[in-house]
Amino acid sequence: MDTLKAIIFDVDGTLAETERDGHRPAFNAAFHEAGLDWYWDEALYGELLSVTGGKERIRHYGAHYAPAIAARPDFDALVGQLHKIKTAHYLRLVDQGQLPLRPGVARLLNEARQAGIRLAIATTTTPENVDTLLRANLGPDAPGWFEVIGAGDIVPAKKPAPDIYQWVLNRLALPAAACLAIEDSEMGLKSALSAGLRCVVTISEYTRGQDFRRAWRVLEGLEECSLGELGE
Ligand code: XBP
Ligand code: MG
Repeated sequence: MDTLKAIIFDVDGTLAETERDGHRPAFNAAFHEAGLDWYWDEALYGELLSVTGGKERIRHYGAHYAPAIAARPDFDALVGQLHKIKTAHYLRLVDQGQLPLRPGVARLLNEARQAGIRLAIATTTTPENVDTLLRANLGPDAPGWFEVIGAGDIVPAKKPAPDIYQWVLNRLALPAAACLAIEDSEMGLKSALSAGLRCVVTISEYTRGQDFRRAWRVLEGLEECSLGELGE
């Protein structure tokens, strides 16, 4: 690997444990508000996470658990409306400080900034979710620490496709060999590897037991390693 020039962070599950107590209740609040009797409990949500992207997840759920609704001609519009309501609920949770960063994340970001290592984000989640999570936990300037933020629908294919990491690498104008990806899931690992990146995995609430054999390092959390160890 070349000298480490940039670290590309995943968001959900990596920067913060956002899925079980953030996105999941926000989806359920949106379903309730729309008068649907849909409810994603923790176990079902863990299965649905095999589909990346909130809109794609709702569409997948409709097709498999509510085919009559999914067959409606206005289903696509309904998916868009549900996701919009869900995102508003999610942003409120984040804004209220209910989704703190995982241990070691803030320290690593500060170490990287002090060492002049460039920062970027490659995530499937909605861009506004990233901005709000960074501001709520690191202050109003935090989004500006990241030279490139690749998020959500900016690319045609979401993780495990490599598109989002390739999009970020292009904008960094760096070769994959000079960068490191940090992920929490097998889907994210596959996406980073397909883009030619070395990838550290920090196991999260929903990803324990997934196949991380091709990861460069597998950690319980970023508090377990220093920037120096990541740059080796
Ligand atoms: C995780 C995802 C996202 C979130 C929900 O993204 O797959 O879809 O679960 O966010 P990552 P949206 O691990 O790549 O950060 O509803 O905004 O998609
Ligand atoms: Mg993730």
